Amino acid sequence: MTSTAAADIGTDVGTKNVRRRTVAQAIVEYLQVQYSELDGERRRLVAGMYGIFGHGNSVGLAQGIDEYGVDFPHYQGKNEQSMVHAAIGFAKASNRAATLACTASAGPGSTNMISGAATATTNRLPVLLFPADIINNRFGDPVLQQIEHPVERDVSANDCFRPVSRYFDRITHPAQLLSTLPEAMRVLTDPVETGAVVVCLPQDIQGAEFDFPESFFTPRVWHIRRRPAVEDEIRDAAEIIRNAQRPLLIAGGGVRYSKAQEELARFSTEFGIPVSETFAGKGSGPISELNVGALGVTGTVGANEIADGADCVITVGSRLQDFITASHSLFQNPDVKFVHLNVSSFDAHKMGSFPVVGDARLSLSALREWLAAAGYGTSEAFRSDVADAQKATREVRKHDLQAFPGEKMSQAQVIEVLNKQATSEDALILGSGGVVEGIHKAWDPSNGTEIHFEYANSCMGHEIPAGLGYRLARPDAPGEVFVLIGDGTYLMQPTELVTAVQERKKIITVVIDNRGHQCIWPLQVSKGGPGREFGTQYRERGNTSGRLDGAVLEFDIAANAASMGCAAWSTTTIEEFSAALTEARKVEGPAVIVAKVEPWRYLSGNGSFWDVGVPMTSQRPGSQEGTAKHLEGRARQRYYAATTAPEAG
Ligand SMILES: Cc1ncc(C[n+]2csc(CCOP(=O)(O)OP(=O)(O)O)c2C)c(N)n1
Ligand SMILES: [Mg+2]
Repeated sequence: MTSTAAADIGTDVGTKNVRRRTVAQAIVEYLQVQYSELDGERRRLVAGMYGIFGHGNSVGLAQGIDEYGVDFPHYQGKNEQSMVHAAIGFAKASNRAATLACTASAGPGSTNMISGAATATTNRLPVLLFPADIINNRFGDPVLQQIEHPVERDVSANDCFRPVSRYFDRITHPAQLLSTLPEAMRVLTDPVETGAVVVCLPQDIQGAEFDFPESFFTPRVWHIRRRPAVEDEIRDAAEIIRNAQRPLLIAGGGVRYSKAQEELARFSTEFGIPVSETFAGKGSGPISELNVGALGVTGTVGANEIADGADCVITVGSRLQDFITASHSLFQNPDVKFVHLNVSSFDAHKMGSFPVVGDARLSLSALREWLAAAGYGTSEAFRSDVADAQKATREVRKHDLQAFPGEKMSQAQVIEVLNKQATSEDALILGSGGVVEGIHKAWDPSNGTEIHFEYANSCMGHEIPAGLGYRLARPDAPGEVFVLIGDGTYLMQPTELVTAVQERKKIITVVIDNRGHQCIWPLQVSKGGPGREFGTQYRERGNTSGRLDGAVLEFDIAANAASMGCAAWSTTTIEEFSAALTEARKVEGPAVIVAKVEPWRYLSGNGSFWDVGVPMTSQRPGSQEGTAKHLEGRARQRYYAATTAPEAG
């Protein structure tokens, strides 16, 4: 038995006032007295713990939660990756001021959480993960599920978490909790550093006892800071913008996390600057004619047209991923300058931007004062170009939403019905598949529905557990939590629906059923891939061809969802879908509505480029043509020289 008293570490912890606890018990007690404070609002930072128990944690953390988790609910995950997605959903619903912890058993239980950790880290969302680890004392090695690295003795499977985490530690002595847990809380609550916080817990260490100082368990409040940018950067950024004739704002997720929506709207209106939106920023721009909507590969034609000629791009809180910048080909004005307002210096410097490092709301407000004092505003001519661009967007939207003769209902029509029925009290959660384009490009955010995109890691399977996590964070919110996914995503990870039933938490999942990975084949066909669809349709293996080109697979998603305890509808027409939506609002528990749509009907493209790894040689003419066309697009990619501060005087 591992028994460790304070004296063992040779330090005087400064007090005789101690609590003898196991590591697991101490973690549970510590987490229950940690609070966050954002704009004066205080709440529990880690509200509970998701877990799946195996030999690695069933007598460790499970015992700790059971004995000391007074106000610390345990949610029973059905897959470890999903637990992390639920924690992400919880964090999103809490504007990053609260999250859930997750405990997993050793080996596969823990490594199952890696994709979840990557999703949290790419999206800059706080999650606290406790993967169980191999036995520290090594007496019985190799233990069940141990990798056994032959020459790096301290490595375990959990080291795979390192590149996808913002904080990583392995506890090998109970006293390490005294520094590790406060550091973990600091990272969770720091808007710059936040992401997956991973604290590996060897099995025997979870049960190891220690005399923890009483003061370790004193309630603590972690202030989520609004860091103002330095005055010099605001002044110089204002000077750069002041000289712009055709500026464009990009609203990223940082607008939402900083609660800067109103300040952004004021900034846009006061100076006549159009606003475009990223995925995480969808719905955070102003409800006005100056909001040109989605930007980039899945953007509106209007937004991309304005971007093409923009002479000053003002980004607010975005990581500027390639879908948004069309792989650095979107901004073609040779004189384009970039200003980037971001709390993270790393992001603020991207694409040679002039950095304004600080909280988005504070920076926008300070910049507005400088620009107002300078009497800045865009010209009538530019605003009329923006109005024309909006008209072009509307025309494409009208075309895309029509009923196409002889076809089933389209995904776009389904989304429009949902759009019309959704209210400002509802939330919509999505992250992968063709619905990403459908919502980014065609969803009208003026109904005020909160939209939560996960399109940084675009992890299929994120959506249902994230919807549940969102609901766990806001159990009494009056609106519905809608989850929008494809059939491929449903097949990958539907099982957190069982947890939703178990917890009596309602989410309404809309599944676009088009029998395959229909957003993938256009890439294959157009970009030099196999030159035809390959492996993206749900079809039986053909008898003679030996390929997956036989009969379309029969599986019943609504029946599957019903078997897990959900109310479920299968719909094939817009009328049926609309009626099912109305019914789903009335039921108490989780609901699933399947919309069987025309498989190959998508929205109109916008001609923008997106880089992928095309084959540079092939004997097939189709592939050669696709690659040649793709390389023309690569010629549009640009290097953007650094935007520097204007010379003084
Ligand atoms: C975990 C994971 N695996 C693979 C991918 C790559 N991928 C992106 S979309 C997609 C197909 C999605 O299919 P479905 O959910 O049916 O949506 P559809 O394309 O039919 O709209 C795939 C395989 C991914 N994003 N995430
Ligand atoms: Mg599909």
